[in-house]
Amino acid sequence: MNKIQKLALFTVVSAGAIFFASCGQAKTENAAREKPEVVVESFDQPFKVTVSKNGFEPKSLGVKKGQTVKLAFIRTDEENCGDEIVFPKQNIRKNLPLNETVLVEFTPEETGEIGFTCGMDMLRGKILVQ
Ligand SMILES: [Cu+2]
Repeated sequence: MNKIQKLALFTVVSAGAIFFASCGQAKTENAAREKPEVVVESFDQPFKVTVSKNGFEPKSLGVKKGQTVKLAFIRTDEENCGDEIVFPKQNIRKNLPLNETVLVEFTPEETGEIGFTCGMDMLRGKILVQ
């Protein structure tokens, strides 16, 4: 292959990659393959998520479809705007008083991504249902 042929091939491959990446189907599959920070095997005990000036910790959790997810949110400092926890898809919005454990529970019935945010949609985390 000469230089021009290589360049042409590269252009075609790149255009294809961009096309697939922008396609909704590919996005869903990426979400299913994405590696969460923590995989939670069991929710016998609620899983603790802290909210601080660093945001949510952990920021991404892996769970299984059909598994009842129990999260214990605790806001540990006032140097953030995380005074609410919101799961838009689940229609959940709860106040997060300082240093109080707030339980959020739901059962995801589909694979994919479930986002959660602070009341102003600034701090972000996600549940990857696999
Ligand atoms: Cu906020």
